[in-house]
Amino acid sequence: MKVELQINNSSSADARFVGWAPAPCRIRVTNPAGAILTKVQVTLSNAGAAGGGVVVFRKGTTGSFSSTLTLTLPTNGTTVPFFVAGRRASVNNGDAKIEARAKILPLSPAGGTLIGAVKLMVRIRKNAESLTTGERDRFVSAFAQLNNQGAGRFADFRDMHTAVSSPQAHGAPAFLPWHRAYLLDLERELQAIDPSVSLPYWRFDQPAPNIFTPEFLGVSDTIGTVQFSATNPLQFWRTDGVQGINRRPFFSTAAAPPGLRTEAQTLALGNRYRAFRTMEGNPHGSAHTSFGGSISSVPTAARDPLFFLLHCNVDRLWARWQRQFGRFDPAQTASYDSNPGTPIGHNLPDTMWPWNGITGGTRPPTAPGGALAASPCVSAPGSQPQVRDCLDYQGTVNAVSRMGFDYDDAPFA
Ligand SMILES: [Cu+2]
Repeated sequence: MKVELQINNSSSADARFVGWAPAPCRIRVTNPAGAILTKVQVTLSNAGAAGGGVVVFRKGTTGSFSSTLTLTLPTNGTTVPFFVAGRRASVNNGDAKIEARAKILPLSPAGGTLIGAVKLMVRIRKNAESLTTGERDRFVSAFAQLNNQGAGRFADFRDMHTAVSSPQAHGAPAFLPWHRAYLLDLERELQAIDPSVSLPYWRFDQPAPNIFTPEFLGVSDTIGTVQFSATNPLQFWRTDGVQGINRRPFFSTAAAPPGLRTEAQTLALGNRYRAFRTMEGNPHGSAHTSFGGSISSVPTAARDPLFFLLHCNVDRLWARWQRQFGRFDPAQTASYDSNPGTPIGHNLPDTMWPWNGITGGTRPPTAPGGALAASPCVSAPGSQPQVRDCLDYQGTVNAVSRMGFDYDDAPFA
C-alpha cells in the first residue's frame, strides 16, 4: 500500500513550502486495488534532516497542533484533509520531511510500515544578521539574477517605486499594505529563480556586522561606492543605466543607526493602526535617512538592494504589532486607518497600483510590472490586490487570506 501526501492541497513539488500558518494538506491511498481492508490507520510524523525544518499537524481548522497525527483513510483513494504548520524553520529546501506509516501487516514493525513520505521546506523570513552562508549566498545570487546586470525583471520593481508613484505608497494609510504587496511580489520573483529563498530583514535597531560585509550587502568606501567581494554577484548590480550602488552610512555599520525608535518603542506606539502607522516617519524614514546615497530618498531608494531588507523589517514590525494587538481583521476599525477623504489606493476596498494596471488621472501614467506574481502555494492576495487583502497575511481571520510568508519571530497568531 502507498499513500500520496499533498502539501497546500497540491501534488506539485512546487507547492511543498509552508510557514507558521496552517497549510491545508491531503492524503490518499494511491493503489487501492487489491486492498483487503476498506480503511487503514496512518500516522504522520517528522523525519527531516537534523537541524532542518520541523512541522506539526492538526486534523481540522481549529484545535491544537501535535507532532504526530493519526488519520483513518479509506482504501478507495478518497482524499482525507489535514493541516500542517511549521514549528522550526528550515535552512535548506526539503530539509523537512513528513512520513506516513501504517500497521498493515501482522508483521509490521512497532512504528508501522512506511507507506509514503514527502520532503518540504518550512520557508521563513529570517534576520539577515544570522543567516547561514548558504542562505545568504542563495539570496544574493537570486537577487543578482533578478537584476541581471540591469537587464532583468528587477527593472520593473525599480520603476514601481518612483517620484510619480510615491503617493500610491507613502504618506497615507496604505503605506504598510502597499509595501507588503511590493515585497511579496519581489519575493515570489526571487522564489521563481530559487524556491528556497525568502526575503531576510535588517533589524535597523540592532548592530548588523554580518550584513554590511563584502560577501553580503557590501561595504561603502569613502565616497559611498559599495564594494563587494570577488565572489559576490551583487558586484554587477546595475539600475537606471548606472553601474553599482551608492550608499553613505552616517553611522558605524557594525552598530545600529542612532536616533531610531527601537522595536519595543515602535510596538508601543499604540494599539490602533492610526497610531502605529506613524512609524512611517520613525523608524522607517529615519532608517532610510541614516544613509546618504540612493536609499535616502523615495524616488531612488529602490535602487539599493538594502531597501528590501529595510522594508522587510518595517513589514515585520507591522506583523508583530498585528499579533500583539490582534489587528488582522480589516473589518475591525483599529486594524486600519479608514477616514473619508483618504486618497485613492489607501482605502480598504481600493485596488493598489501598479498591480491593478490602472493608469492616468489619480494614478501614475504607467503601471510597470503587471499583475502581482502568483504563488504555487497560496491564492492570496490575488493578482490585483485590494488594500484589505494585505492585512490578514497568516489567514488568522479567514484561512484563504494566507499570503504564504512568515517571520521567524512572529508565530501564527
Ligand atoms: Cu517606499
